[in-house]
Amino acid sequence: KAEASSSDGEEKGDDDFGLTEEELVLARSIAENPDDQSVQTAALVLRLREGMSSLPRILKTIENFKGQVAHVETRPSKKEGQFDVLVKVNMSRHNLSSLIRNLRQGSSLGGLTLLAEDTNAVTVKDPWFPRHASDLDNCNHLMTKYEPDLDMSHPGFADKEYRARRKLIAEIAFAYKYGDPIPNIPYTETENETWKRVFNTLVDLVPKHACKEYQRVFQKLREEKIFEPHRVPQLQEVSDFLKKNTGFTLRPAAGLLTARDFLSSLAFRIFQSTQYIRHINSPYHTPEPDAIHELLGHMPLLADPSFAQFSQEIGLASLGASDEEIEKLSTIYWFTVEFGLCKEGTETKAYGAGLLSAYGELLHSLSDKCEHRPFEPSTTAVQPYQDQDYQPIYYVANSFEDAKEKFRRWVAMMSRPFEVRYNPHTQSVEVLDSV
Ligand code: HBI
Ligand code: NLE
Ligand code: FE
Repeated sequence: KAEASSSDGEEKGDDDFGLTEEELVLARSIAENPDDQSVQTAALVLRLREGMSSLPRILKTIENFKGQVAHVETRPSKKEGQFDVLVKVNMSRHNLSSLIRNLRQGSSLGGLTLLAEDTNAVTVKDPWFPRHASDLDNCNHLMTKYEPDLDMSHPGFADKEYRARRKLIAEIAFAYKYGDPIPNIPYTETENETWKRVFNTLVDLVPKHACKEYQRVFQKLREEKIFEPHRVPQLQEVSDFLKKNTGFTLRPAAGLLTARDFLSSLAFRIFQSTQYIRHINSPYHTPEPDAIHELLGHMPLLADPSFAQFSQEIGLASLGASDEEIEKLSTIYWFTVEFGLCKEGTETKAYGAGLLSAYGELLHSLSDKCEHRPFEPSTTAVQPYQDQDYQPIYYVANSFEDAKEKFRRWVAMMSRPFEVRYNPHTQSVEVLDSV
Protein backbone atom coordinates (compact mmCIF):
# COMPACT_ATOMS: atom_id res chain seq x y z
CA LYS A 1 0.00 0.00 0.00
CA ALA A 2 0.92 3.65 -0.47
CA GLU A 3 2.02 4.13 3.16
CA ALA A 4 4.68 1.51 2.81
CA SER A 5 6.49 3.31 -0.01
CA SER A 6 5.87 6.88 1.16
CA SER A 7 9.37 7.05 2.63
CA ASP A 8 10.65 7.02 -0.92
CA GLY A 9 10.17 10.78 -0.97
CA GLU A 10 9.02 13.19 -3.62
CA GLU A 11 11.73 13.08 -6.20
CA LYS A 12 12.79 9.49 -6.37
CA GLY A 13 11.84 6.03 -5.40
CA ASP A 14 9.72 3.51 -7.22
CA ASP A 15 9.97 5.40 -10.48
CA ASP A 16 12.10 3.07 -12.53
CA PHE A 17 9.12 1.58 -14.40
CA GLY A 18 10.48 -1.83 -13.65
CA LEU A 19 13.58 -1.41 -15.80
CA THR A 20 15.69 -4.52 -15.66
CA GLU A 21 19.14 -4.44 -14.17
CA GLU A 22 20.51 -5.02 -17.69
CA GLU A 23 18.80 -1.89 -18.96
CA LEU A 24 20.16 0.18 -16.11
CA VAL A 25 23.66 -1.16 -16.68
CA LEU A 26 23.41 -0.36 -20.37
CA ALA A 27 22.25 3.20 -19.67
CA ARG A 28 25.18 3.62 -17.30
CA SER A 29 27.71 2.30 -19.77
CA ILE A 30 26.40 4.49 -22.55
CA ALA A 31 26.81 7.53 -20.37
CA GLU A 32 30.34 6.57 -19.45
CA ASN A 33 31.49 6.38 -23.03
CA PRO A 34 29.93 9.50 -24.51
CA ASP A 35 32.45 9.61 -27.36
CA ASP A 36 31.02 6.53 -28.99
CA GLN A 37 28.98 7.41 -32.09
CA SER A 38 27.23 4.05 -32.33
CA VAL A 39 23.50 4.08 -31.74
CA GLN A 40 22.21 2.50 -28.53
CA THR A 41 18.92 2.26 -26.73
CA ALA A 42 18.59 4.07 -23.43
CA ALA A 43 15.75 4.66 -21.00
CA LEU A 44 15.01 7.95 -19.28
CA VAL A 45 12.53 8.54 -16.50
CA LEU A 46 11.24 12.07 -16.18
CA ARG A 47 8.77 13.84 -13.94
CA LEU A 48 6.55 16.47 -15.53
CA ARG A 49 5.96 18.85 -12.65
CA GLU A 50 3.71 21.15 -14.65
CA GLY A 51 1.50 18.51 -16.21
CA MET A 52 1.25 16.66 -19.46
CA SER A 53 1.57 19.73 -21.66
CA SER A 54 5.36 19.66 -21.37
CA LEU A 55 5.49 16.26 -23.05
CA PRO A 56 5.61 17.63 -26.64
CA ARG A 57 8.56 19.80 -25.70
CA ILE A 58 10.44 16.85 -24.31
CA LEU A 59 9.86 14.77 -27.41
CA LYS A 60 10.94 17.71 -29.53
CA THR A 61 14.06 18.11 -27.41
CA ILE A 62 14.95 14.45 -27.93
CA GLU A 63 14.51 14.97 -31.65
CA ASN A 64 16.74 18.06 -31.47
CA PHE A 65 19.44 15.90 -29.94
CA LYS A 66 19.02 13.51 -32.87
CA GLY A 67 17.43 10.83 -30.74
CA GLN A 68 14.71 8.57 -31.99
CA VAL A 69 11.89 7.89 -29.56
CA ALA A 70 11.21 4.16 -29.43
CA HIS A 71 8.70 3.97 -26.59
CA VAL A 72 6.77 6.30 -24.29
CA GLU A 73 4.76 5.43 -21.17
CA THR A 74 3.15 7.92 -18.85
CA ARG A 75 1.37 7.61 -15.54
CA PRO A 76 0.13 10.02 -12.88
CA SER A 77 2.79 10.64 -10.25
CA LYS A 78 1.99 10.63 -6.55
CA LYS A 79 1.53 14.39 -6.58
CA GLU A 80 -1.63 15.61 -8.23
CA GLY A 81 -1.22 17.23 -11.62
CA GLN A 82 2.24 15.71 -12.11
CA PHE A 83 3.16 12.85 -14.36
CA ASP A 84 6.03 10.43 -14.67
CA VAL A 85 7.20 9.48 -18.11
CA LEU A 86 9.35 6.64 -19.28
CA VAL A 87 10.99 7.35 -22.63
CA LYS A 88 13.13 4.84 -24.47
CA VAL A 89 15.36 6.42 -27.07
CA ASN A 90 17.77 5.25 -29.73
CA MET A 91 20.70 7.61 -30.09
CA SER A 92 24.46 7.87 -30.08
CA ARG A 93 26.26 8.00 -26.74
CA HIS A 94 27.54 11.45 -27.47
CA ASN A 95 24.10 12.83 -28.26
CA LEU A 96 22.60 11.04 -25.28
CA SER A 97 25.07 12.61 -22.92
CA SER A 98 24.32 16.04 -24.40
CA LEU A 99 20.60 15.41 -24.07
CA ILE A 100 20.89 14.36 -20.45
CA ARG A 101 22.98 17.39 -19.68
CA ASN A 102 20.33 19.55 -21.28
CA LEU A 103 17.51 17.84 -19.38
CA ARG A 104 19.35 18.21 -16.10
CA GLN A 105 19.98 21.89 -16.58
CA GLY A 106 16.32 22.05 -17.49
CA SER A 107 16.62 25.71 -18.44
CA SER A 108 14.62 25.37 -21.63
CA LEU A 109 12.15 22.93 -20.20
CA GLY A 110 10.57 24.45 -17.11
CA GLY A 111 8.86 22.10 -14.70
CA LEU A 112 10.86 19.02 -15.46
CA THR A 113 12.84 16.69 -13.25
CA LEU A 114 15.05 13.99 -14.64
CA LEU A 115 14.45 11.16 -12.19
CA ALA A 116 16.94 8.85 -13.84
CA GLU A 117 19.62 11.10 -12.41
CA ASP A 118 18.41 10.40 -8.89
CA THR A 119 18.18 6.68 -9.48
CA ASN A 120 21.70 6.89 -10.86
CA ALA A 121 20.73 5.01 -13.99
CA VAL A 122 22.53 7.53 -16.15
CA THR A 123 25.56 9.60 -15.33
CA VAL A 124 27.67 11.83 -17.50
CA LYS A 125 31.43 11.91 -17.20
CA ASP A 126 34.26 13.36 -19.26
CA PRO A 127 32.27 15.60 -21.52
CA TRP A 128 33.12 15.27 -25.17
CA PHE A 129 34.06 18.52 -26.84
CA PRO A 130 35.03 19.46 -30.38
CA ARG A 131 38.74 19.21 -31.19
CA HIS A 132 38.55 20.13 -34.86
CA ALA A 133 36.36 22.58 -36.77
CA SER A 134 34.70 19.62 -38.50
CA ASP A 135 33.56 18.29 -35.09
CA LEU A 136 31.13 21.22 -35.05
CA ASP A 137 28.96 19.04 -37.31
CA ASN A 138 28.04 17.45 -33.96
CA CYS A 139 27.55 20.72 -32.08
CA ASN A 140 24.19 21.83 -33.35
CA HIS A 141 21.78 20.76 -30.65
CA LEU A 142 18.76 22.98 -30.43
CA MET A 143 17.03 24.43 -27.41
CA THR A 144 13.30 23.96 -27.43
CA LYS A 145 12.06 27.41 -26.63
CA TYR A 146 10.14 30.10 -28.39
CA GLU A 147 9.52 28.60 -31.81
CA PRO A 148 6.60 28.80 -34.24
CA ASP A 149 5.67 25.10 -34.03
CA LEU A 150 5.32 24.91 -30.26
CA ASP A 151 4.69 28.38 -28.87
CA MET A 152 1.23 29.86 -29.22
CA SER A 153 2.55 33.34 -28.54
CA HIS A 154 4.91 33.14 -31.53
CA PRO A 155 3.61 35.38 -34.34
CA GLY A 156 4.22 32.52 -36.77
CA PHE A 157 2.20 29.96 -34.78
CA ALA A 158 -0.99 30.41 -36.82
CA ASP A 159 0.83 31.09 -40.10
CA LYS A 160 1.14 27.82 -42.01
CA GLU A 161 3.19 29.35 -44.78
CA TYR A 162 5.69 30.81 -42.31
CA ARG A 163 6.06 27.50 -40.52
CA ALA A 164 6.71 25.67 -43.76
CA ARG A 165 9.32 28.27 -44.67
CA ARG A 166 11.05 27.84 -41.32
CA LYS A 167 11.13 24.11 -41.81
CA LEU A 168 12.66 24.43 -45.25
CA ILE A 169 15.41 26.77 -44.06
CA ALA A 170 16.09 24.57 -41.01
CA GLU A 171 16.66 21.61 -43.36
CA ILE A 172 19.58 23.48 -44.94
CA ALA A 173 21.23 23.80 -41.54
CA PHE A 174 20.62 20.16 -40.65
CA ALA A 175 22.17 19.01 -43.93
CA TYR A 176 25.17 21.32 -43.68
CA LYS A 177 28.58 19.75 -43.19
CA TYR A 178 31.94 21.35 -42.45
CA GLY A 179 33.53 22.65 -45.66
CA ASP A 180 30.29 23.03 -47.60
CA PRO A 181 29.56 26.42 -49.12
CA ILE A 182 26.56 27.98 -47.34
CA PRO A 183 23.57 27.65 -49.69
CA ASN A 184 22.14 31.00 -50.78
CA ILE A 185 18.50 31.50 -49.94
CA PRO A 186 16.30 33.28 -52.44
CA TYR A 187 14.54 35.41 -49.83
CA THR A 188 10.90 36.19 -50.52
CA GLU A 189 9.47 39.65 -51.01
CA THR A 190 8.03 39.52 -47.49
CA GLU A 191 11.38 38.55 -45.98
CA ASN A 192 13.18 41.32 -47.83
CA GLU A 193 10.47 43.73 -46.68
CA THR A 194 10.99 42.68 -43.04
CA TRP A 195 14.73 43.23 -43.41
CA LYS A 196 14.13 46.63 -45.00
CA ARG A 197 11.94 47.82 -42.15
CA VAL A 198 14.46 46.83 -39.52
CA PHE A 199 17.43 48.07 -41.54
CA ASN A 200 15.94 51.48 -42.28
CA THR A 201 15.00 52.19 -38.69
CA LEU A 202 18.44 51.13 -37.48
CA VAL A 203 20.37 53.13 -40.06
CA ASP A 204 18.94 56.22 -38.42
CA LEU A 205 19.83 55.12 -34.89
CA VAL A 206 23.32 53.70 -35.40
CA PRO A 207 25.19 57.03 -35.67
CA LYS A 208 23.74 58.20 -32.39
CA HIS A 209 23.55 55.02 -30.33
CA ALA A 210 26.05 52.39 -31.52
CA CYS A 211 29.63 52.23 -30.24
CA LYS A 212 32.26 53.47 -32.66
CA GLU A 213 33.77 50.03 -33.39
CA TYR A 214 30.35 48.88 -34.60
CA GLN A 215 29.87 51.98 -36.69
CA ARG A 216 33.17 51.59 -38.50
CA VAL A 217 32.36 48.11 -39.80
CA PHE A 218 28.70 48.90 -40.41
CA GLN A 219 29.85 51.67 -42.76
CA LYS A 220 32.24 49.28 -44.48
CA LEU A 221 29.50 46.71 -45.00
CA ARG A 222 27.39 49.40 -46.64
CA GLU A 223 30.23 50.55 -48.88
CA GLU A 224 30.84 47.00 -50.04
CA LYS A 225 27.12 46.69 -50.78
CA ILE A 226 26.74 43.71 -48.49
CA PHE A 227 24.32 45.68 -46.32
CA GLU A 228 21.68 47.22 -48.55
CA PRO A 229 18.11 48.19 -47.63
CA HIS A 230 16.29 46.17 -50.27
CA ARG A 231 17.66 42.64 -49.77
CA VAL A 232 18.71 40.32 -46.97
CA PRO A 233 22.46 39.69 -47.28
CA GLN A 234 23.46 36.07 -47.92
CA LEU A 235 25.43 34.28 -45.20
CA GLN A 236 28.14 33.16 -47.61
CA GLU A 237 29.06 36.69 -48.72
CA VAL A 238 29.08 37.87 -45.12
CA SER A 239 31.22 34.89 -44.14
CA ASP A 240 33.71 35.86 -46.88
CA PHE A 241 33.77 39.42 -45.57
CA LEU A 242 34.45 38.25 -42.02
CA LYS A 243 37.15 35.86 -43.17
CA LYS A 244 39.07 38.69 -44.85
CA ASN A 245 38.85 40.84 -41.74
CA THR A 246 39.29 38.52 -38.77
CA GLY A 247 39.31 34.94 -40.00
CA PHE A 248 35.83 34.30 -38.58
CA THR A 249 33.46 32.27 -40.78
CA LEU A 250 29.81 31.35 -40.53
CA ARG A 251 27.98 28.07 -40.60
CA PRO A 252 24.20 27.81 -40.74
CA ALA A 253 22.30 26.91 -37.54
CA ALA A 254 18.68 25.75 -37.47
CA GLY A 255 17.73 27.82 -34.43
CA LEU A 256 18.70 28.62 -30.85
CA LEU A 257 21.50 26.23 -29.95
CA THR A 258 22.45 25.05 -26.49
CA ALA A 259 24.86 27.48 -24.89
CA ARG A 260 27.59 24.81 -24.85
CA ASP A 261 27.35 24.08 -28.56
CA PHE A 262 27.03 27.73 -29.49
CA LEU A 263 30.01 28.86 -27.42
CA SER A 264 32.23 25.96 -28.49
CA SER A 265 32.14 27.03 -32.13
CA LEU A 266 33.61 30.41 -31.20
CA ALA A 267 36.79 28.59 -30.15
CA PHE A 268 37.32 27.85 -33.86
CA ARG A 269 36.40 31.36 -34.96
CA ILE A 270 33.20 29.97 -36.33
CA PHE A 271 29.88 31.64 -35.67
CA GLN A 272 26.76 29.51 -35.93
CA SER A 273 24.21 31.73 -37.62
CA THR A 274 20.51 31.28 -38.17
CA GLN A 275 19.31 31.87 -41.71
CA TYR A 276 15.53 32.33 -41.35
CA ILE A 277 13.85 35.71 -41.02
CA ARG A 278 11.57 36.79 -38.16
CA HIS A 279 7.85 37.06 -38.82
CA ILE A 280 6.80 40.26 -40.59
CA ASN A 281 4.33 41.00 -37.78
CA SER A 282 7.07 41.61 -35.20
CA PRO A 283 9.96 43.28 -37.01
CA TYR A 284 11.27 45.43 -34.17
CA HIS A 285 11.78 42.76 -31.56
CA THR A 286 11.76 38.97 -31.42
CA PRO A 287 13.01 36.80 -28.55
CA GLU A 288 14.66 34.21 -30.80
CA PRO A 289 17.76 34.82 -32.86
CA ASP A 290 17.09 35.16 -36.61
CA ALA A 291 19.29 36.16 -39.55
CA ILE A 292 18.45 39.84 -39.05
CA HIS A 293 19.75 39.62 -35.50
CA GLU A 294 22.90 37.76 -36.56
CA LEU A 295 23.59 40.12 -39.45
CA LEU A 296 22.83 43.51 -37.95
CA GLY A 297 23.68 42.57 -34.39
CA HIS A 298 26.71 40.30 -34.52
CA MET A 299 28.48 40.69 -37.85
CA PRO A 300 29.93 44.19 -37.44
CA LEU A 301 31.80 43.38 -34.22
CA LEU A 302 32.92 39.93 -35.40
CA ALA A 303 34.78 41.79 -38.16
CA ASP A 304 36.61 43.86 -35.53
CA PRO A 305 39.98 42.20 -34.79
CA SER A 306 40.07 42.79 -31.08
CA PHE A 307 36.45 41.73 -30.57
CA ALA A 308 37.03 38.62 -32.68
CA GLN A 309 39.96 37.67 -30.48
CA PHE A 310 37.84 38.18 -27.40
CA SER A 311 34.99 36.07 -28.83
CA GLN A 312 37.37 33.21 -29.53
CA GLU A 313 38.67 33.36 -25.96
CA ILE A 314 35.13 32.90 -24.64
CA GLY A 315 34.78 29.90 -26.90
CA LEU A 316 38.07 28.37 -25.77
CA ALA A 317 37.10 28.88 -22.13
CA SER A 318 33.87 26.97 -22.70
CA LEU A 319 35.48 23.76 -24.01
CA GLY A 320 35.08 21.01 -21.45
CA ALA A 321 33.80 23.50 -18.85
CA SER A 322 31.36 22.31 -16.17
CA ASP A 323 27.65 23.02 -16.50
CA GLU A 324 27.92 25.71 -13.82
CA GLU A 325 30.72 27.42 -15.69
CA ILE A 326 28.81 27.27 -18.96
CA GLU A 327 25.86 28.87 -17.21
CA LYS A 328 28.05 31.70 -15.95
CA LEU A 329 29.83 32.15 -19.27
CA SER A 330 26.54 32.38 -21.10
CA THR A 331 25.15 34.84 -18.55
CA ILE A 332 28.14 37.11 -19.08
CA TYR A 333 27.85 36.60 -22.82
CA TRP A 334 24.22 37.62 -22.49
CA PHE A 335 24.93 40.88 -20.65
CA THR A 336 27.89 41.84 -22.85
CA VAL A 337 27.89 40.45 -26.40
CA GLU A 338 24.08 40.38 -26.54
CA PHE A 339 22.95 43.30 -24.39
CA GLY A 340 26.04 45.26 -23.40
CA LEU A 341 26.23 49.04 -23.07
CA CYS A 342 29.44 51.04 -22.76
CA LYS A 343 30.59 54.56 -22.07
CA GLU A 344 32.14 56.69 -24.76
CA GLY A 345 33.23 59.86 -23.04
CA THR A 346 30.13 61.07 -21.24
CA GLU A 347 27.72 59.22 -23.50
CA THR A 348 26.30 55.70 -23.17
CA LYS A 349 26.42 53.55 -26.33
CA ALA A 350 25.19 50.11 -27.30
CA TYR A 351 27.50 47.32 -28.40
CA GLY A 352 25.23 44.33 -27.65
CA ALA A 353 23.92 42.48 -30.71
CA GLY A 354 20.43 42.04 -29.23
CA LEU A 355 20.15 45.81 -28.99
CA LEU A 356 21.60 46.62 -32.39
CA SER A 357 19.15 44.29 -34.14
CA ALA A 358 16.05 45.41 -32.26
CA TYR A 359 14.97 48.99 -32.73
CA GLY A 360 12.41 48.69 -29.90
CA GLU A 361 14.85 47.45 -27.29
CA LEU A 362 17.68 49.74 -28.37
CA LEU A 363 15.57 52.77 -27.50
CA HIS A 364 14.33 51.08 -24.32
CA SER A 365 17.86 50.30 -23.13
CA LEU A 366 18.88 53.95 -23.41
CA SER A 367 15.71 55.31 -21.84
CA ASP A 368 14.91 55.74 -18.14
CA LYS A 369 12.58 52.72 -18.18
CA CYS A 370 15.35 50.33 -17.22
CA GLU A 371 18.16 50.03 -14.73
CA HIS A 372 21.85 50.55 -15.59
CA ARG A 373 24.45 48.85 -13.44
CA PRO A 374 28.23 48.95 -13.72
CA PHE A 375 29.60 45.86 -15.46
CA GLU A 376 31.51 43.62 -13.05
CA PRO A 377 32.01 40.04 -14.26
CA SER A 378 31.77 38.33 -10.89
CA THR A 379 28.36 39.82 -10.10
CA THR A 380 27.06 39.95 -13.66
CA ALA A 381 27.80 36.22 -14.09
CA VAL A 382 25.18 35.28 -11.48
CA GLN A 383 22.47 37.79 -12.37
CA PRO A 384 19.29 35.89 -13.37
CA TYR A 385 17.70 37.01 -16.63
CA GLN A 386 14.77 36.25 -18.90
CA ASP A 387 15.06 36.01 -22.65
CA GLN A 388 11.48 36.62 -23.77
CA ASP A 389 11.11 40.38 -23.43
CA TYR A 390 13.10 43.60 -23.05
CA GLN A 391 15.68 43.41 -20.29
CA PRO A 392 14.94 45.29 -17.06
CA ILE A 393 18.68 45.59 -16.25
CA TYR A 394 21.65 46.41 -18.47
CA TYR A 395 25.31 46.43 -17.53
CA VAL A 396 27.41 49.40 -18.56
CA ALA A 397 31.16 49.09 -19.06
CA ASN A 398 33.48 52.08 -18.66
CA SER A 399 34.42 51.57 -22.28
CA PHE A 400 34.17 48.83 -24.87
CA GLU A 401 37.84 47.99 -24.24
CA ASP A 402 37.15 47.85 -20.51
CA ALA A 403 34.34 45.30 -20.99
CA LYS A 404 36.66 43.05 -22.97
CA GLU A 405 39.53 43.37 -20.49
CA LYS A 406 37.35 42.67 -17.43
CA PHE A 407 35.70 39.68 -19.07
CA ARG A 408 39.06 38.36 -20.17
CA ARG A 409 40.50 38.56 -16.67
CA TRP A 410 37.45 36.83 -15.27
CA VAL A 411 37.62 34.05 -17.85
CA ALA A 412 41.30 33.51 -17.09
CA MET A 413 40.37 32.70 -13.48
CA MET A 414 38.18 29.79 -14.50
CA SER A 415 39.94 26.62 -13.59
CA ARG A 416 40.03 23.46 -15.67
CA PRO A 417 42.29 20.45 -15.24
CA PHE A 418 43.78 21.14 -18.67
CA GLU A 419 44.73 23.98 -20.99
CA VAL A 420 43.60 24.42 -24.56
CA ARG A 421 45.40 26.07 -27.44
CA TYR A 422 44.02 26.75 -30.88
CA ASN A 423 46.11 25.88 -33.90
CA PRO A 424 44.84 27.96 -36.84
CA HIS A 425 46.89 26.00 -39.40
CA THR A 426 45.01 22.80 -38.68
CA GLN A 427 41.84 24.40 -37.30
CA SER A 428 42.16 22.26 -34.25
CA VAL A 429 42.32 22.62 -30.51
CA GLU A 430 45.29 21.10 -28.76
CA VAL A 431 44.68 19.91 -25.23
CA LEU A 432 47.52 20.23 -22.78
CA ASP A 433 47.13 18.31 -19.54
CA SER A 434 48.25 20.38 -16.60
CA VAL A 435 48.38 17.84 -13.81
N1 HBI B 1 22.23 29.97 -30.69
N2 HBI B 1 21.89 30.07 -32.98
C1 HBI B 1 22.20 30.69 -31.81
N3 HBI B 1 22.47 32.02 -31.82
C2 HBI B 1 22.79 32.68 -30.67
O1 HBI B 1 23.03 33.91 -30.71
C3 HBI B 1 22.83 31.96 -29.47
C4 HBI B 1 22.53 30.58 -29.52
N4 HBI B 1 22.55 29.87 -28.38
C5 HBI B 1 22.91 30.45 -27.10
C6 HBI B 1 23.21 31.89 -27.17
N5 HBI B 1 23.16 32.54 -28.28
C7 HBI B 1 23.62 32.75 -26.02
O2 HBI B 1 22.53 33.48 -25.51
C8 HBI B 1 24.37 32.17 -24.87
O3 HBI B 1 23.57 31.24 -24.16
C9 HBI B 1 25.70 31.63 -25.21
N1 NLE C 1 15.73 40.55 -29.47
C1 NLE C 1 16.66 40.44 -30.57
C2 NLE C 1 16.03 41.00 -31.84
O1 NLE C 1 14.83 41.23 -31.88
O2 NLE C 1 16.74 41.23 -32.79
C3 NLE C 1 17.13 39.02 -30.78
C4 NLE C 1 17.81 38.46 -29.55
C5 NLE C 1 18.42 37.10 -29.74
C6 NLE C 1 19.11 36.64 -28.51
FE1 FE D 1 22.91 36.71 -30.57
